[in-house]
Amino acid sequence: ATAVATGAATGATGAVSAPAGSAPVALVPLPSQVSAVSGPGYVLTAGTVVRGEGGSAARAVAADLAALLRPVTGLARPVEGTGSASGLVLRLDAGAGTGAEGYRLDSGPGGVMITAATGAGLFHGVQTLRQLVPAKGAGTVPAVRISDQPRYGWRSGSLDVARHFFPVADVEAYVDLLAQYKFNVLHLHLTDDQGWRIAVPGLPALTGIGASTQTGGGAGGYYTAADYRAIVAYAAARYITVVPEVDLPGHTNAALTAYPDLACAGDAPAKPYTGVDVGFSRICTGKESTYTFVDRVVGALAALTPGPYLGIGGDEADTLSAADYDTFMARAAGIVRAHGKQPLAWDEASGAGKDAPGLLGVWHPLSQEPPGLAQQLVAAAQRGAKLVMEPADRAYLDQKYDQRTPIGSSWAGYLSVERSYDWNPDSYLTGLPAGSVAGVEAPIWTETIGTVQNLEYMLLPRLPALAEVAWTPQARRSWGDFRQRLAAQLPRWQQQGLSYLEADGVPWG
Ligand code: TNX
Repeated sequence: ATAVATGAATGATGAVSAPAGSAPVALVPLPSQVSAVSGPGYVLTAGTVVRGEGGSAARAVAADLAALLRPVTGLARPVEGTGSASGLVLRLDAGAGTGAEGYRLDSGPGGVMITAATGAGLFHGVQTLRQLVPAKGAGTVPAVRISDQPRYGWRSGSLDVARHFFPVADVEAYVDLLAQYKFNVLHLHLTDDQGWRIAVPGLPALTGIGASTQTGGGAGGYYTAADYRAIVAYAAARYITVVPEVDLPGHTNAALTAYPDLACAGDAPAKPYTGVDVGFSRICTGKESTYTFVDRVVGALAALTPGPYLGIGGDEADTLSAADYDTFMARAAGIVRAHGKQPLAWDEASGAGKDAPGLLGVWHPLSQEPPGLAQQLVAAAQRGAKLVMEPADRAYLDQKYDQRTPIGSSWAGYLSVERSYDWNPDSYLTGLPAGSVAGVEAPIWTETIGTVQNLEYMLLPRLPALAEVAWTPQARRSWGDFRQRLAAQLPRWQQQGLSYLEADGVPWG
């Protein structure tokens, strides 16, 4: 593993040793500023109240906090209004100066005060507070002063529900994990060769045939509009924006079996695909009817999606000519824009010229870059495209930890926790204009992952590592410090009944 020099190997320590009698502060992701305050912390008692002030968003976040703490402490209960009882106070204040997602947290013997200019900021502050409450039972929130805001505005988890289908409840469990590590985007990979997972009005065979199976030959499944709305609402309540993705023009075997006319003459696949190999399927980019199809699908998803982004895929269309591919991606991006959304696509789409999608997911590892791709991405960024960094050799959580990992793949190499942590998204590609990295994504592809337990096993502990890559300033990050704080998360995962790996390199204790 090549360690990325941070220039701040010393002094980047975030684990603040707490005053005697209170728990150590071991937060993930590390806030931008943390200081221990001398003196006692706040003792949670049967009288502890949780209060939201300054608007309904504050009261909603307060109610969530109370519900989260109740099983842990058995104590806190929500009380609305502005009474003077001590406790946990969430204060929404438009003038707080904490930015779009930041917050301040002050704790002492009288209680804990979280202040933020937005509901998102309060929500992230609450996730920090959850980690300040002792993992097991009631206790003391240490006296501390935190001022925090994210490095990147885009922090996504990407879940492949096409290779294996995950019902709404599983997606919600994944969203819970994203939320507690301060991710703010759920990228849903809804379609691929092995399955089409979202109902589209007027195109019943997409799900009738296209959702009938999955990798390995299981039953498959799909989301109705109501299911999808439930996911959007669940995510929104956690300040997470859903970005739906339909993968085009490759990765389309499921759509092609449903509607063979999407293929060029003689090109339609014979049957559903339940294998793992990629790169063979394509819709017919030269037929006008293909764009009618794209318009209907994009229109339906745009209508269901309150967030501003919509993904159109664009990866591994290996059997199309570059010219046909570029023409298709530019036109599909235009269709997304016509439906009022901003198109997101994989890095190959950076070659589609001035109409290329403005948000590009950088997934190719440097060691496996197609010729010219890096220069093409730099050129796109110079034209104003923003990049979501998710190179497979750092961010692909479907890659095995090491040779002993029973599930996952390893085409990008093994991905230890340290490798997933110790890199800098701004300098992964050289020559990018400043500010072109929008953020970081942690994708999990599910060819080998069919249960929520196996998902969690691949996510924990690497999802928190990528959370810190996305949230914490580079100069404050160091592996030696992170690994200690990561180890302290273990009892929280146990308490939540999550699956995880006690991966190498972390002092689990
Ligand atoms: C590459 S990443 C793919 C996916 C696979 C993944 C497996 C990307 C844009 N395409 O189709 O699921 O590798 O790691």
